[in-house]
Amino acid sequence: MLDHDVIIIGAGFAGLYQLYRLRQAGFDARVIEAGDDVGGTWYWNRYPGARCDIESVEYSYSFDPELEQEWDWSERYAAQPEILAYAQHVAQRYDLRKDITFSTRVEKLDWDEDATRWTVTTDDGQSRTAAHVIAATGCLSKPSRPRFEGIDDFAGLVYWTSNWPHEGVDLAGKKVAVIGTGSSGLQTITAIAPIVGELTVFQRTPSFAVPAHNGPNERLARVRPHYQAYREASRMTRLGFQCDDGTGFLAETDPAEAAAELSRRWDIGGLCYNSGFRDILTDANANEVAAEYVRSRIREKVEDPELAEKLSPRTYPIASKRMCVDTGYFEVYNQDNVSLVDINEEPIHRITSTGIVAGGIERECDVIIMATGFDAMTGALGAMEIRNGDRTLRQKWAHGPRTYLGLMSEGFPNLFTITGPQSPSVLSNMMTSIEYHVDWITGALKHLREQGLNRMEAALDAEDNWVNTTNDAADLTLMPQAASWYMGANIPGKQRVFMPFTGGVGTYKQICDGIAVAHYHGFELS
Ligand code: FAD
Ligand code: N01
Repeated sequence: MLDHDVIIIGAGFAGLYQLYRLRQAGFDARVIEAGDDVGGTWYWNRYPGARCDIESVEYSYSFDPELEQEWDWSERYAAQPEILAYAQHVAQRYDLRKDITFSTRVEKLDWDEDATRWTVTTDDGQSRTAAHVIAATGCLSKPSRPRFEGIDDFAGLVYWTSNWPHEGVDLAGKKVAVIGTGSSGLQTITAIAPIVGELTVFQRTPSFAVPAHNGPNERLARVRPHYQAYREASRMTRLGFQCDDGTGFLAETDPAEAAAELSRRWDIGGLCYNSGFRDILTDANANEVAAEYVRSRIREKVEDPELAEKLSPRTYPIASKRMCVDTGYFEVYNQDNVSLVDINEEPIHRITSTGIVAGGIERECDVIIMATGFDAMTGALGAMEIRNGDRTLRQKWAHGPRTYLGLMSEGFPNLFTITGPQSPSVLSNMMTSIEYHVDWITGALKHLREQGLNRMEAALDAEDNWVNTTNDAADLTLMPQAASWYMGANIPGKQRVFMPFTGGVGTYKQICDGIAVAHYHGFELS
């Protein structure tokens, strides 16, 4: 006797929607969530300035037209409190919380081949059984916490953007240090610079950032009357949101025309900056033109030319890391109370009771904010012991993840991953990718039930082919050239392999739809 048909791990947008769909299809499903409420990313990352980089018209569920019509997004790019409120609204509206066990972390999954079931063990010592497990554990949910020497001696306060206190932090007038200049760092720095006493930013690698030009959400009213058709179109795009993709090649475009197009996109704002030409991510010269345009805008914004140069990325192609979408980030460095430490020139030596020593100089601070990122894509999965007999997923993926379609991994039957490695996931509007995976997995479970089957596993040859396909697709781009978290390069000792599928959301959907129609070709069903 099983405790549940399905156990879902995680109550972010993926887990919530998966629960809704399974319940609707008549399965008994239970969600187990480490946090004490829903929202995932938007529950944990409550740092000042946290905001979406996808327009709210697109970064929202599409599964229920009524939900679409009733929820108002106030800004073009929603801020964290509004996105969290939306997740809470969804949980309330569909009465999802009653099937979620909160404040409980899954530690172990054990596959029993004879009984065709998983045993799920949690940190409260309990075990539950289910025929299927769906990991909705998030691509960016396991924080990376580098150990800085002396951190325990620090007499001030240390905060992590990835686990920001719910009650907020009063930083007014304080001396604050921020380590890390990815999206989380940039947003935090921009938000706190006007209120802190002194701000010292420790930068290892500068980020490319395009302006958000955030404001009232004027697009929502225009899109709403034909929302479903709009979503349908978004599902077939490269990035899971609509971008007015250019069809020309930058390398073949007259320089003045190219600059005009980049400038037009800069003025619109947001991640579509890179979509003006087809070769920005495949041709190093084209990429450099797009990169240099951003650097020229940084030089316009930052008054001190030396500082502008330090803030200008030069060591990796533009868009080979997820771009930042900023709201006045570079201008912050014109303030007298803000200073930048380039830790390539002045490496962090240690943290003392009163501050951070870098390049032989101690910068005093009352608060240190760590914006040091995540063990992305595989981190949350690797944190659990996922076992089938003497094989563990951790061992199998020691040299990089191996999946079929980013949905399943051979040797671990009846275990699905939402936005898993080797799917478009983090290269896309995650809402589009989450909804697609949830619908696909729900379809597969319904198919098994209709056929009187109870076991599904990726076939080894299909998996090998897909791993090769994703590697080949990545190698056609400049993306593997960056030491990014897409590559696992931010985690010491982690195998460097490009993890997401670069072929695009629409193409990926066509592949997976085709595989489902072809009786789940490449999966073994029994
Ligand atoms: P998550 O929201 O990460 O939820 C996973 C949940 O699983 C978490 O609540 C976690 O506590 C739980 N969990 C994990 N392991 C266990 C375990 N072992 N046991 C129990 N529970 C567990 N994407 C975009 O497309 N656009 C954006 O603008 C954007 N902004 C982002 C900003 C930040 C700060 C971060 C960190 C990510 C951002 N992302 C963005 C990516 C974001 O993660 C996704 O958009 C989306 O919210 C992911 O939803 P999810 O449900 O898949 O995962
Ligand atoms: O993490 P990151 P993030 N010493 O890995 C530095 C999404 N997101 O949380 O680049 C010193 O990008 C590290 O330096 P380097 C989005 O997908 C979206 O900011 O490794 N520095 C880097 O500067 C994003 O891409 C939004 O050289 C150290 C920073 O810390 C993803 O989440 C907002 C260090 C980490 O940057 C991750 O973003 C937030 C060390 N030991 C997040 N270790 C939106 O705007 C790391 N660093 C939508």
